[in-house]
Amino acid sequence: MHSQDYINREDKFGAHNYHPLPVVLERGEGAFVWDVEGKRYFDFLSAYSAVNQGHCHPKIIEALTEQAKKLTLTSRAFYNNVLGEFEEYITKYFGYDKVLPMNSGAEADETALKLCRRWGYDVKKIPENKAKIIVCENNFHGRTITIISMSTDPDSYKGFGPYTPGFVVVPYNDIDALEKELQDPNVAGFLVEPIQGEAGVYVPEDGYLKKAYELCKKHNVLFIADEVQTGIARTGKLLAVDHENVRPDILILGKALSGGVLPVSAVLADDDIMLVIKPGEHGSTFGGNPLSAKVAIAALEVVKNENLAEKADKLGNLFRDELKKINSDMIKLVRGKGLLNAVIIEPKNGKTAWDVCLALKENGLIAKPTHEHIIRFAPPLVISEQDLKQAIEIIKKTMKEFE
Ligand code: IF1
Repeated sequence: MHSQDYINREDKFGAHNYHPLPVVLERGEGAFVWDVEGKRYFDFLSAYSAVNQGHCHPKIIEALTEQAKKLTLTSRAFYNNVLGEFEEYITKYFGYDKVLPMNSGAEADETALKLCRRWGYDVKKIPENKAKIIVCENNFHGRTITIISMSTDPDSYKGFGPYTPGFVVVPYNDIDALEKELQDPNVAGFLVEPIQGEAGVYVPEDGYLKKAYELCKKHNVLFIADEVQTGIARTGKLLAVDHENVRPDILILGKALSGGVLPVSAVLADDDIMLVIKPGEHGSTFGGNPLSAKVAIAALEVVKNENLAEKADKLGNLFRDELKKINSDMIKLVRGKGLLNAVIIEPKNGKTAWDVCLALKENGLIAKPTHEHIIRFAPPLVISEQDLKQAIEIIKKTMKEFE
């Protein structure tokens, strides 16, 4: 079978909820993937920042295979010998009292919303069913009905109503707008991405997160950081909030928490927040399963042992410096932090970011546009400096083809 055969089969039997780049991947290792014709590509999406540790990292795969031979799932109806090890490891790793393990990022966001509302009622004494949570314009927190109820992107919410109430939207990176909404005593939390990934790697101005956190403290509102995409070393620090020394009241993790091996997400908080949820009030069949627990420990060990945050910081600066030197009237703006970067493409002669991504693919690098004119460039953090420079040359060569 050739690539087109695989594409045709998916088109026939799979839902059409994606429009993938026409490449059919078969193998991944480190910063590289290979298609079914054996062609190698630099992976510059990293499965939306889930493969920070590189494809099929040997240490994570070893943890997966060892545990898979013993015990994969008990459900939380019973204890097992691995979950506590993971809970102790991750809470000490990020400096919180407790963790609530889930699977997808959306499930972790939903968990954080439930924790925040319950804290609002039980601790802040907000009248029942009156709790509000402030979110930002152009947010992306997942695809569930409640999460899209917070969305300002019609592609996310249109045609899926009625929507969950209780959300207030403010412009991102706008402290005054946030402070105005925080006056409402029924506000329980502020949910924010430290860098808006889906919006096109929108980096807020320095000090925004710190000021937002301080305002939340002043108004007894929980500061909730969605680090599903920006966390786990992606932006050059362990967490993107670390750039401003902000410690979220509720921290949401996902994606690279497992190194892209299987779905693992988690919510971290201290006892005064986490313990508002009592036995039987929240859960998940696979949440915290022994297989995920071992994989997540290994994935976090790799981040520390291979200094991936420092690498992302250094290589990210190199990447942006080199991209800004490219003399192309299609490159309008280069922005990002660490190895979470994006290029805003100015369409030219009818050619768009999609055409650039198709040309990049032909030249051996795969990336995908978001919101039509923005190409996100996010390689695995294990990429070597030499390989990054080679990838930059591919981008330079490709942009020349559009001159
Ligand atoms: C898709 C986007 C990225 C996330 C943040 C929670 C979640 C995500 C900050 C939910 C997930 C994924 C979802 C995937 C594509 C990708 C994405 F383009 F959709 F928006 F990365 F930017 N918080 N993002 O970025 O985590 O439930 O998916 O595990 O839905 O197309 P999930």
